[in-house]
Amino acid sequence: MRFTILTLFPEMFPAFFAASVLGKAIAKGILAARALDIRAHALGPHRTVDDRPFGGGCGMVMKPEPLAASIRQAREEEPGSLVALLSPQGLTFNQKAARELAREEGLILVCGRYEGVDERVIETCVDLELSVGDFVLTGGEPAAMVVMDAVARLVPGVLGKGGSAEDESFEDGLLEHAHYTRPRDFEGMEAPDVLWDGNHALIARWRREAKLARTFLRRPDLLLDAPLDKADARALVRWRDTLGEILESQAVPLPAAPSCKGPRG
Ligand code: 4GO
Repeated sequence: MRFTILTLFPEMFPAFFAASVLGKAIAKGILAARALDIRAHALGPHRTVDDRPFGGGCGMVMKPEPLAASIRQAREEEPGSLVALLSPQGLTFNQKAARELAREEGLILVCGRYEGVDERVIETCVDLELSVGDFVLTGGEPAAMVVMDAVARLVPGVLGKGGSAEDESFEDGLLEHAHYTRPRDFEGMEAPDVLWDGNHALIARWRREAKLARTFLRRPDLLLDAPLDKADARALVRWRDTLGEILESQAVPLPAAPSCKGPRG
């Protein structure tokens, strides 16, 4: 998978490309990554890349010509790649989107600055707009890093033995269980005994139920679509029955339960 970042600040990227998992995958040739300077396509003595917005208003807009020229050159160099602009107005980037993008030959990630980019470039040069969340950044660069990181780790071979992409939050529709490492006793807090006893069937059950419980408490909306098996259903019924007993034993009137629909309840 080939990543090309188009940006006015290419110097933000070398440390990101070099570090850790991405750096190793690039060294192995599984990934290729480069950051290209949009300003290289700016003309005139001042190499201007921004201008005042038509219609007035504060801030500046990225000029169409240098941006269009840089996208066109990147596309010519890698005809199979998908061009995505990072924008708060884009489609929500999530694990499902990451999985789909990981199947592409290459991604050209376009980073805007200032108030945004001229709409005509979006219409003619960009395949899709992506948003990493409902907030505004000063530039698309951190969002491009988020997309690249989440997509890259799903490319086969990028995660070594050390991490499987399957066992983690969202890959099975559930949040991750808690993690522990040595020492067994950290400042008086002990890691759960079951993780120490070496009974792998019990450990697997504990982890699965820890994921279910954490998802129920933090993101009950995810459980509506998660693929649950019979053992999961039995655990949920057990908890429901326990809750039923607790509620019955309480003489106080209880408020109505909130719905689990909607993000974060
Ligand atoms: C992307 C880009 C937020 C996102 C951005 C996001 N802010 N939520 N800012 O993915 C045009 C000028 C957009 C700055 C850019």
